[in-house]
Amino acid sequence: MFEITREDLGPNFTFGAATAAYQIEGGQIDGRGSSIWDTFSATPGNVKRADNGSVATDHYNRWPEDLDLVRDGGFEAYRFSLAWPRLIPEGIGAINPKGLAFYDRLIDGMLERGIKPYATLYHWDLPSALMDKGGWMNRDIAGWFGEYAALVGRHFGDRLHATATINEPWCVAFLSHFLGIHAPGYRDVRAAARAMHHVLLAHGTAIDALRAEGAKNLGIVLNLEKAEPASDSAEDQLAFDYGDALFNRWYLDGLFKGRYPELLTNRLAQYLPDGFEKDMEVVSRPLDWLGINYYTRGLYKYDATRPVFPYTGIKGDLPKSDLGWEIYPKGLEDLLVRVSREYTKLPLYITETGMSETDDTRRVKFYDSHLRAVANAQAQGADVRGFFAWSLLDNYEWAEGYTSRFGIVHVDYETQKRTPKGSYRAFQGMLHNTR
Ligand code: IFM
Repeated sequence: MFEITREDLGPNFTFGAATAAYQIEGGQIDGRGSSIWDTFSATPGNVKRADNGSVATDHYNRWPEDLDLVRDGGFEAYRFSLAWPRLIPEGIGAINPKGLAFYDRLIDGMLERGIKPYATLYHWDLPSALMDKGGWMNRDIAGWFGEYAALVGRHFGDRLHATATINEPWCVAFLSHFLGIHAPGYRDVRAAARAMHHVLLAHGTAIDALRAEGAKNLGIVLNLEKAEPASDSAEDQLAFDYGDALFNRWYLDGLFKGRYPELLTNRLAQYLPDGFEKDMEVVSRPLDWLGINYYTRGLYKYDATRPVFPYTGIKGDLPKSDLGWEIYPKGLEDLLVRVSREYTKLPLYITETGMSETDDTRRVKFYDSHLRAVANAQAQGADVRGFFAWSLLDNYEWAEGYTSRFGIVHVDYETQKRTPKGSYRAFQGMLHNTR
């Protein structure tokens, strides 16, 4: 059980659980188009055991049971994503009525259960047909994404409590186009620089499109880390500066200051799209809230042998999850205070946090300590309004396949049986005040 109580987070704090379409839905039928994760996972070497999302947790069929779990856990909100290729199979053009019908059922199912829908438009399942045209490397993606956002705003907007454009633009751009770990698996600095800008341009374009359709309460979800230098040396300080700029400041500065960190625009000058500066007004469109996904810290050590960015990320000596990610609740506290002091007074939501772990007693402690970190940040003035556990269910953890379990509910992938874990019971106890 948790030591923290719901009262510690304030009277109007929203608790929720989060998932994403490709990681849970399966249901690759009824006109759903192909996504880059279908082809990336079908390519040898990209994903452990070549696992893919074709069945996942079969949420496409089992969603009523999953929404019951959200409600019975005492969560008042559910964060989910819409699959672009389910709604517009080719990414642009013809709309799939069965895709609309699925999200109609899902959203209405939330409302019937008294759960607030927090939608995300893009959680990484880019339609393959758009990848054929260059995907995030093609500036036209801003218009394609705007068209998709308009559809969502028009059809679902009045039933959505909140809508985020993009989940984790760093992953969309850098992890997927420079580090090559996620689809489409590029390892190319020019591809990365273009994606880094286009993902934010598409975000701003989608905000305009959603607003034009009357959708309200709009935001974006950033994955941010507590970046730190490996030592006090001037070299490691520079390494930290690069790491922090790439992971955190590119997105925060772009969205809230309307410019990118000079350190990076200088370093990437020859690779960035021409005239990107003219887009910064769209990139920095006003928002209604900011979502932050927090998992760990980044520890940066100078490494002159590395091309482009002179650092390497190293492992520190904090306790780790079974994926080797350091557990650092104080980092969340510091990060929230930093964002609210240096960037924005908008309401902040922890749209994801959690850990990959089979020993669920560690997960209970993880959540308890991270909720405490949020309360500490609130006490220092950060306007944090909500907290979403990642994830409601064990699910498809991208390049890790099904080997990594982040759920507060266990899923037996043979039978699809859901079994609440101790961490789910801890939330339930706190939220129903039955500890
Ligand atoms: O599973 C992912 C999720 O899709 C995005 N944020 C991080 C999670 C854990 O890696």
